[in-house]
Amino acid sequence: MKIAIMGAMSEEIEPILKEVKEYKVSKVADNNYYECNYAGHDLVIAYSKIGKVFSALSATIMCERFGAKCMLFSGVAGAINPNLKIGDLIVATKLAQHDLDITAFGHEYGYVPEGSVYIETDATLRALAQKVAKEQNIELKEGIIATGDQFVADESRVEWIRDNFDADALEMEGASVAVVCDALGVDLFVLRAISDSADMDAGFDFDEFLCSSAKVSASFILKMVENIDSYK
Ligand code: 4EZ
Repeated sequence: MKIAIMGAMSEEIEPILKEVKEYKVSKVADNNYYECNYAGHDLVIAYSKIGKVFSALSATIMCERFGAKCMLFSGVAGAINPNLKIGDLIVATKLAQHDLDITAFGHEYGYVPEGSVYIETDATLRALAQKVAKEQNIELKEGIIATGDQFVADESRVEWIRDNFDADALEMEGASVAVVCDALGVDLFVLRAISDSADMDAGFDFDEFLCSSAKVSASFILKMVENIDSYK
């Protein structure tokens, strides 16, 4: 079974490419895809570029062109829940698009007809993650992730997203990848390590902690791949 590992930024994927060592590069739709075998599994790895559109494009290509049946997203996020500190890991139970708004027609934020506000991730992959975390003595929190095409650096926006989506963390790709995987029947796991608190210091914190937090997430994703035999 082919497994896709994706991130949004090169900093989120480089630690994984460094670890897998040898890979074949192909260019599709103006982006690079890296194929390799790691711990007995065929992988396709890529970073999409930031935001919902690029991430949906890359996720689609990894599933349709490369035949991935399972998608592991690795990256960083801004914290909403004050229990989440820089470097903490959060697994998305479900994701929503906080910037999707046709409320003028009486719909809820995040909803469009024939869609749904939340998309759930794969429960089997989440259970596997908790098992791996326990064995490695790593704390893996779970929660709702809100996605939108904005770098949030504003406490009032954070409160609005928390109040409307009950979200614990926010980023710019998870929910769009979830829409793609849900439509294509691909199992999804979304892991993020906190890089900032989406407040007025977010820009500075992000620059300081992007690489260290991205590595925390990437190294857990590789541990999951090493243990994925027990999955399905
Ligand atoms: C988007 N990613 C950040 C990309 C920032 C700067 C060149 C995660 C993220 C995030 N997204 C970390 N902190 C965030 C925040 N406060 N708001 C939105 O997935 C690109």
